[in-house]
Amino acid sequence: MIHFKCRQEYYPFSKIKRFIIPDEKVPWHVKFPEYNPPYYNDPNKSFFVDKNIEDQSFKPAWNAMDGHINRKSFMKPYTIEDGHPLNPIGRTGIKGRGLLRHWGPNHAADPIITRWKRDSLGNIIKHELSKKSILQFVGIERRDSGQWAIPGGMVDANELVSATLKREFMEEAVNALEKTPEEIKTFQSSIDKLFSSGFKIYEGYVDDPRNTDNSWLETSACNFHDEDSSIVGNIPFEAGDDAANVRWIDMDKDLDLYASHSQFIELVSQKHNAHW
Ligand code: RP5
Ligand code: MG
Ligand code: MG
Repeated sequence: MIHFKCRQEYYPFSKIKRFIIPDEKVPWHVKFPEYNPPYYNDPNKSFFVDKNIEDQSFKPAWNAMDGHINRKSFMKPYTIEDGHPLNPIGRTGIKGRGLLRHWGPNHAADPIITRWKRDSLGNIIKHELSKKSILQFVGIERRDSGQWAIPGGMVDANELVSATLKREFMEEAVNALEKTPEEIKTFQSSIDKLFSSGFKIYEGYVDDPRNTDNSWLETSACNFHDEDSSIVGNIPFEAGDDAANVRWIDMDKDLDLYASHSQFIELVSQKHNAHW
């Protein structure tokens, strides 16, 4: 495995240029003596953000549950070099915490809501070439990059992944943060039903453009499938929070989604033996 999206020329929303790395020099074990990337910690400090490594009061428990923060990786235990955790895939062309909250792994959750594509009579539509049924998923357009993505988000401290999956879907694809409790009540049971049985499709590293040599995204991606569309039909989709748009997207190999999201969608299409 190698990463690409976190080796683009500029670090997102900054003027910082990443150090250029040939593909074969991405893995740490390949010698690269001239490697001298810039160091960047986003100055925007919120309550959730880890302190700088040099801060004497910052005593993280690496590769472990650190209080309510999960610093364990889904991959093998990561190495610490000069006090800094090392990206398990390799070099990214930039050191530091970048835009992410935590040094080391930043855990996210990605809910993949699916239904079959149907015609106006309710018949499932098959793809002309593959002759396989077309699966659709709920995608959002990210406000930060303008790219289409799964409506995922970060697992908060002390939050169960199952809760993150539902909360992020509610915030980004149903705009729940701007709905009254009465409005939410009208569709809450449909959401609960949809999220009552999920299938874990992926757990691991995400090639996210915000990754650095010392901090990176990992995710738990879970599929919630509505075989006869009876549940999703009751959900009033509306983009919210960090999403600018929401829509059903046909699954197809030509999809170009944010970070490694196309890879997760492909796994879902394989699971349902759908068109790809
Ligand atoms: C992705 O970042 C993860 O797979 C997840 O979808 C997302 C979480 O970050 P935010 O949406 O909270 O920015 O790569
Ligand atoms: Mg979110
Ligand atoms: Mg999000």
